[in-house]
This record gives sequence, C-alpha cells and structure tokens, in this order.
Amino acid sequence: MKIDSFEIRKINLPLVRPFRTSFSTQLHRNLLVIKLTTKEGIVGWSECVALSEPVYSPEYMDGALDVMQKFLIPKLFTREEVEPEEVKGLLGNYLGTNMARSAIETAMLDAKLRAENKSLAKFLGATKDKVECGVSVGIASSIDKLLEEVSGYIAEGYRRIKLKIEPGWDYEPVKAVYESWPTMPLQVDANQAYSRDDGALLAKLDEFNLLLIEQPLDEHDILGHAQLSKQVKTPICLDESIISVEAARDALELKATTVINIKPGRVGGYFESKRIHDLCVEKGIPVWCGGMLETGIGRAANLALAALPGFTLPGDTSASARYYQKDVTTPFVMEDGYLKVPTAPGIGVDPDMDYLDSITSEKILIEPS
Ligand code: NPG
Repeated sequence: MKIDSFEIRKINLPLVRPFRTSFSTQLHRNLLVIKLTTKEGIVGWSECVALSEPVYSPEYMDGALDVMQKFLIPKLFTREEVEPEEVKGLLGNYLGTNMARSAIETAMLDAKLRAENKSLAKFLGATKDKVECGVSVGIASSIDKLLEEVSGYIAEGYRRIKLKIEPGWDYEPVKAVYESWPTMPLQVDANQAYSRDDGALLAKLDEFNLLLIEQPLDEHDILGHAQLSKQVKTPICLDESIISVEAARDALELKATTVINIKPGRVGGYFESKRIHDLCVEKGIPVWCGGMLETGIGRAANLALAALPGFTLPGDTSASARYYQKDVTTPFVMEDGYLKVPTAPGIGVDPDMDYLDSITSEKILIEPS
C-alpha cells in the first residue's frame, strides 16, 4: 500500500469506575488513536494501548507517540509501498516499541482489508461468530464492595470472573467470591506483585479451583515462574512476560506457563498474536485474549482475534458499558454472555467523529517530507 499520512490523536475517556490493579489506579483511559490514509483515500484505524505511565510495560503513551514520530513512521516513509506484513521486519529493530508498532501495523491492516472488502476476523482465520465474555475486577476497598461489584457483573451475564490480587488482597477476597459463586469460572491476576518466596501463600489459592494465576512474578523472572508452577497446582498463565512468539516458545519449553494471555499490543500486533496462537494450538496450550481497557476500536480487533479456534478460555473482552459511559464506536453490547465478532471489512467499526473530536486533546498529522 501507499501511505499518504498518519493522524495521531491523544484521547482521554473517563472510566465508569476506578480500576485498581497492583500497579496503579486508573480513573481515565488516556490513549492514542491512529488514523492512516492511503494515497487511494482509504482510511484505517487503530489505537495504541500504552498507558500514560510506564507501570504495566516500559512503553507509555507520550513515549509511544515520540517513537512513532521520530523513528517508526519516518522509517515506513522511506518505502514508497509497504504492506502490514512487513512492519515487524522493517521496524522490529526499534526496541521496546511493541505497542507503538502494533498500532501502526493494525491501522495499515485495517486499511488494506477495507480495500479488499474482507473482515479482520476472516483474514485471521476466525471460526466463531461470537466470543464468550469474561470481566476483570479491580482491587476493591472492601470485600463487601467486591462482592457487590462481582454480583453486578454476574447479573449482567459475564461467564468468567478475573480478580486482581496483590499481597494483602488475595486469599480472603478470592475465598469470598468463590464461596458466593462456587461454579462461576474464576481466575486471578497479580500483575507481577509477588516474589519467589510467595509460593506457599499462592498455593493456598489452590483451594478455590481457579482456572489460572496470571503473572504472579516479575516479567523477567521466567525461572521463578517455572519453580512456582511446581509449588502450586493452579495453572500459571503469563501475560507481561510474553512479548513475542519466541518468548512464548521459551516459556512453554521451560514450563513457566501452561496457559497464555495474548494481547496484540503487548506482542507487537495481530500477526504476532496469530503466530503465538498457532504455536499454542500446536502444543495443546489454551490461550485467551487479554484486554487493556480498549475503546471500541481496539476491542473490535481483539474480538476478531478471540474468534480463532485456539481461544478456548473466555477473555477480558467485555462490553463497552464495563468501561465507558459512551464508547468511541457503536457500543459493544453483551448478549447472554457473548459479544458478536464484527463482520464488516477491516476491524469492522468506525469511530463517531464528533465524539472522538470532543475527547481529543491533541492531534498530530504526519506526512512524508
Ligand atoms: O477488560 O480491558 C480489560 C482490562 C483487563 O485487567 C485487565 N487488563 O493486567 O491485564 C491486565 C489489565 C491491564 C489494563 C493492563 C490496562 C494494562 C493496562
């Protein structure tokens, strides 16, 4: 494709409720929305999931914007024609840019598929037309408040609950939720909050028949995860550690993980996500689609991915109402615990431009010089 320009916006959307994890409390979602226009006038959309601070990954929103402007996009513009499949090869040497590269690659892929009149789901090889929804529940101010929040989600139809945990907020809240809804699929996410010495503490969670414990230790501590997986019966699932198909292959080989959370932004895009999916299918490892509080733009693309056959566990693909009073696209509405996979060309959704403009704090146009 021949790229005419990139327009990058900083947007700020208030969350319906604060989202507390072991690494931060988010009240708003600040992120970058990318609009690519081809020389033929086709538009492609994506969002860059980097948070405003580097607390989940080394990337952060302003850094991602800077690296796109200074390195990634100028490098793309050295080519008269470039395809989304070439982005990793062309830009992969810029280290620590997975989220920024994923956003660029996805906008290109969206434009390409819109031009070909093909949906992202079809292009990736989706086999489902709807996806089972889980919900991720932040750390609450008390167990009563947690139970109230979880009971609301269960009433809405969510089919799996994920509880955020950290030292001091683990055994008791998990026990309370498990005892209230003993048959509801339940899992926990520590976002790296524990240490190698916490094996015995985490093994106490085995009582609750959890689907998995997500990323208990530091993202670099593959050996620690392998050791921990011998101490606990609950499957260990890596998130932050899996930044590429190579990282997935190594972690599986070392038995540091037996389930994988795939987030396209974290791994550098949908092609890499598909490679990890294919590897896991080959090895009989279940995968599920993570979330990063995306708007409807990112969620649409994640639903296409989650419709692939290896995604056998419900993901963090929740309805728009879980996050935002008003989404930037037509809202994703859950029906009987499922979200429909978009079928229109590309990512299958378009932003509401008036609303997008109203939440945009800065807009940068980047064209070839
Ligand atoms: O439903 O989109 C969602 C949020 C799911 O818990 C969730 N995401 O650590 O997986 C995570 C966490 C996250 C959110 C990570 C925002 C980074 C940013």
